[in-house]
Amino acid sequence: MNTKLLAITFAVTVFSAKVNFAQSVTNQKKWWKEQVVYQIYPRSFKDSDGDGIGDLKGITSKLDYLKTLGVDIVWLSPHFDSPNADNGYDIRDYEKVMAEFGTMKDFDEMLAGLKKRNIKLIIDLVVNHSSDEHKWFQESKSSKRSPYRDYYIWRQGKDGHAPSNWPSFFGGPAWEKAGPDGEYYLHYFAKKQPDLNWENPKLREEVYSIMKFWLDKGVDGFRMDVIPLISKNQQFPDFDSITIQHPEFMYAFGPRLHEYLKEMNSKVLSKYDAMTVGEVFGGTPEKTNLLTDERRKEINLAFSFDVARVGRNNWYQNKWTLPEWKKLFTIQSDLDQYHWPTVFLSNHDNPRTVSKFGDDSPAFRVQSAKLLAMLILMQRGTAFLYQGDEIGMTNYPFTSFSQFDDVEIKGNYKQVLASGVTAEKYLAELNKSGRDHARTPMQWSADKQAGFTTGDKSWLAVNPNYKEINVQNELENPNSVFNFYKQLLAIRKGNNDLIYGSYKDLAPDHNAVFAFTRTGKNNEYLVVLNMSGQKVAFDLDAKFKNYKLVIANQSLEKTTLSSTTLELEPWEALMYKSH
Ligand code: TEU
Repeated sequence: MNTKLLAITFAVTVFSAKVNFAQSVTNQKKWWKEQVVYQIYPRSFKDSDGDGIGDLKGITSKLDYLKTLGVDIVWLSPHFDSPNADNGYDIRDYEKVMAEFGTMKDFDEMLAGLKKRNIKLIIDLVVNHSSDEHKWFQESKSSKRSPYRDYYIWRQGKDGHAPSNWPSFFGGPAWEKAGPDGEYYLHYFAKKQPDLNWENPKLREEVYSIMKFWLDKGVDGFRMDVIPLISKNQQFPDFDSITIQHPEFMYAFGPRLHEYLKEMNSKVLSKYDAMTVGEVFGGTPEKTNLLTDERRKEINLAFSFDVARVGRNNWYQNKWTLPEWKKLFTIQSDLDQYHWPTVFLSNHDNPRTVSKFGDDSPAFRVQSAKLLAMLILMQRGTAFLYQGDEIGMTNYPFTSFSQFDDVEIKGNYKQVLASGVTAEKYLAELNKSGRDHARTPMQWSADKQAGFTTGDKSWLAVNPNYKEINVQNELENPNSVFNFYKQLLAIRKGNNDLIYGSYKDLAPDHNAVFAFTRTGKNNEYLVVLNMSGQKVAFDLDAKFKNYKLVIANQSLEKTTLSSTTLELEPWEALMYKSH
């Protein structure tokens, strides 16, 4: 070998060693990196008193179900006192339980029941805004001289108009005139959700005290609602005609965001072994990574919508391709040892997993729901499952606007139609993207109201497919989606290769197959998913020959990889391991 070639070879070796080193440096071990989260939307999970609204006693009655499934952490959507302009994301009293959901005693019983089963609980911290019925806002609104005035953001109008042209996410302007002084308050979401003023140190102390109240009760952490929005640009500049289309990029990551989170961390979080996951939107991966870099001591995890909302433009769902989507998974997995990813496909603000990413027609619903379970649970990162996805619940077939409950849809309706979109077109899009798909009641059985309530009505209609898709059927059938989730969760539990092992996409450009490896200290896992309704022949590297089958969503015949070409059935999902 001549010296020049030797030098190049050496450089390449050093470079690849560096890359491998970066990937193999193990993250600091933490419980929240190793566990799987299950999100409960209390209004829709289980009703115990027949009023058609889910409640805490209902949740307590289903804790054994969660234990059977094998999840480790529950994320509970807001359970606080609220007038429900946005189903609890508008809080009237942060230290009181919503009357429809029960009492503090019910909360304590639920928490004790979770602890008994070794399941952790994180609750929703909604502190970008409160309800306009919160006593702070009532006081704040009453007069410019109120000691609570600066708990919210009040500004004078400009020439008889709002202080700026900022739009709200739920239709109309983000400023509303109120109170005797003729000033406007800021609300990024609905009018009934005034934004809190984080510039005010007193308000920040109130938030920290609320956090301590719940942590001292024994909750294990927080999911933080729209956390990048809490710091506002104090100039409140008008937006131009382009930026106004996507205000989240203007509202998120304000000038003092990191300062506030560091303060919250040092004053509260650092004193507990708490888990924090921030809902993040309106950023870039670079900005998001600043929030979760463990050296910076802000929050642990970012719940970013890149993967779950692929192709979404506000309420409109554009087409997307598998290679584009896979790239997003690679970006989120490729973090250094100071960051830890999250993985999820849906939540209470998004359509159903199987309807968006799989095929919810009778032919493929079960197979594709299982495939998506394998995809999510075998990725690198803390996985979040949303209630009902574990039984393959589907989108609701909305046929009219009167069937929606969502404040976002009701608020935006006029504006969308005024922009020239027909009602048919908007309805068709909402049938793909609307938030209410995820909020229909959990389907427990084939009984009336799907066993969700003993009453005659549920707050939101039950999906008509409940006689077929329900927990009771799923528990009885060994080949159900539920039992597949259960097996995957058991495979993953405590498996450090699957938890901390590196991630590699084997065929980033393939239009139908999602194939990746997870490589740990002991074993390498290979996951091959045919994300299409057609048969596909997929070629694998010779190194995978003799890998052993771990789990499959269809036939279990492909026990060993004897050939390097896999003949995949539609929506077939296979997982192998090196030995
Ligand atoms: O969601 C904010 C969010 O990112 C969106 O789902 C939002 O509704 C949409 O993108 C705006 O167009 C959080 C909660 O998860 C959601 O349920 C609340 O409605 C919202 O904040 C306000 O608290």
